Amino acid sequence: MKEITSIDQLAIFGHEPMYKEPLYVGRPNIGSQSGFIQRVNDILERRWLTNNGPYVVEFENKICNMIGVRHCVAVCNATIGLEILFRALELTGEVILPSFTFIATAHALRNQDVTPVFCDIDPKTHNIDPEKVVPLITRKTSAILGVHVWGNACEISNLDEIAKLYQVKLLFDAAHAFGCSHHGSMIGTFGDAEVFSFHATKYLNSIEGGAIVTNNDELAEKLRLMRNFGFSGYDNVVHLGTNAKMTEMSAAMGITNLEFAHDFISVNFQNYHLYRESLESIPGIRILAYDEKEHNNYHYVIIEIDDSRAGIDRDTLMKILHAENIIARRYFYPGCHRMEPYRSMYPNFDQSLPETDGLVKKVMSLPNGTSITPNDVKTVSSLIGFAIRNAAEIRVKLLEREKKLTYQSNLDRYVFPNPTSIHYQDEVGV
Ligand code: T4K
Repeated sequence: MKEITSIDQLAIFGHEPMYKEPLYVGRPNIGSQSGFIQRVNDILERRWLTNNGPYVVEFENKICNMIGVRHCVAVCNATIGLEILFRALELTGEVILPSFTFIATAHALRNQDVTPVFCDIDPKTHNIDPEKVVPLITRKTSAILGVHVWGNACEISNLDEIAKLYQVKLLFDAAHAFGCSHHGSMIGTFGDAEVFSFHATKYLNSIEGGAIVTNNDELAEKLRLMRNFGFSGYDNVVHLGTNAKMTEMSAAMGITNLEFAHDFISVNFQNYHLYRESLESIPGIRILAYDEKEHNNYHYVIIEIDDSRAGIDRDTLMKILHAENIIARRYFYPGCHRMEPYRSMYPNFDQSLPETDGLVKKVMSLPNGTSITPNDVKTVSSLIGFAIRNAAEIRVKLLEREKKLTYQSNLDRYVFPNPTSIHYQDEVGV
C-alpha cells in the first residue's frame, strides 16, 4: 500500500502522483476475454450481427430467468430504452422524477416532449422522497419515474400507493440496479416497467446496452415493435418505431459477463467492506450503506464529506485525489435542475430542492470493480484519512499557492503603459 507521511509528498503540491495509470470509477468488468472472443467468432461465422439475433434472445431469456420477470426487451442503451418506454406508454404532460440522477433520465423525457418535474430526495438514501412527490402531482402528471440510485431500491410500496391513488404510471430507471433486490424480489419486477443499463461503466456491461423489463405482455409486444422501426415481419410496419436494437456483439459481451456476475459482486463486496472499515472512523466521512439483507451489486462506493467536521470540502478532496491519478467522481453534480435545458426552464428550482442541492456538494464516488485491488482501496482510504487529518495545513498551503498564482496572473495581465501614449488630464484637448 502506498502511503503519504507529509503534505509535501502530495501530488497537488508538485510531487509525483501515487498512480502512473489512472484509477477510475467505472472501469469495465470483463469476465472472460477468451469467452467473449469465442462468441465473437461464432457471430462472424454465423454472419448474423444484429436484428434480434440468437445471442440477443439468449441474453434476454437469461435476464428473465435471473430476475423472475416475464419480458426482457434488450436495447442499444438505457437512454433509448427509457425513450421508447415513455412513447409506448404514451406519456404526456408531466412526469415526476428526482433531479439527483444522471442527466439521461431527464433528457429521455424531454426528448419525448414530456416535462420533467424534479422532486427532492431523502438525504439518507439519495432516492426520491415519496412524501415530496404528492405535492407535485397535477392534472398533467402522467407518471412517477423513480431511480434506484446506486442500486438501492426506492421506497417502492409508497410510490406504488401514490401512483395507484392518482392513477398514474409507475416506472423505474434501474440503470444502477441490475442484480439488486427489494424485499427479496429482484429489481426489474416492480412498477409498470423498469429499465437497466449495461453501459461499459456498469457492474454488468454489454459494452453499450440496456433492457426494458416488464410483466405486461401488451407493453412488451409494443416495445419489441418499436425497437425495430415498428416492423411486424417483412414489409409490414404496424407501429411508429425507431432503431433501438441491441447488436449481437453487445449481447455476446452481456452473456459472457453474466457468467461472471457473482465474481464481480464478490470483488465489489470485498472492496466496499474494506472501504467501510478504512473510512468509517474518519471524521466527516459517511459511507453510504447497502441493506445486507437484500441482493446488492455493491458497484458504487459512495461517500459524503461533511466539510465542517472533515475540515476539507469535497471539491478540494477530489482535487487531491485527482492529482494522485485517483479519478473519484462527484455524480450527479450539480443536479439535473442546474443543467440545461432545465435550469432555464425552472429558475425557481433554486429553492425547492434543498436536499438535492445539499447532497451534490458533498457526495463522491470512489473507484470500485474488478480492476481495483484491496491495496488500491487501502491506498485511496489512507490518502483520504491523511488529507482530513492534515486538513488545516493543506488549506494554508493551498491558500498561499492561490495567492501566489493570483499575484502572478495579475502581474502577467497588467499591461505596462507606453509612456508616449499617456495623456494627463491637463493635456486633454491640447
Ligand atoms: N440513468 C442513470 C441513473 C444512469 O446512471 C445512466 C447512465 C443512464 C440512465 C443512461 O444509461 P446508458 O444510456 O448510458 O445505458 C457514465 C456513463 O456513460 C453512463 O452510462 C452512466 N449512467 C453514468 C453514471 O456514468 P460519464 O460521463 O461519467 O462517463 P465517462 O466516459 O466519464 O466514464 C466514466 C469512467 O469510466 C471514465 O473516467 C473512464 C472509465 N471508462 C469508461 C469507459 C466508457 C473506462 O475505463 N472504459 C470505458 O470503456 O457517464
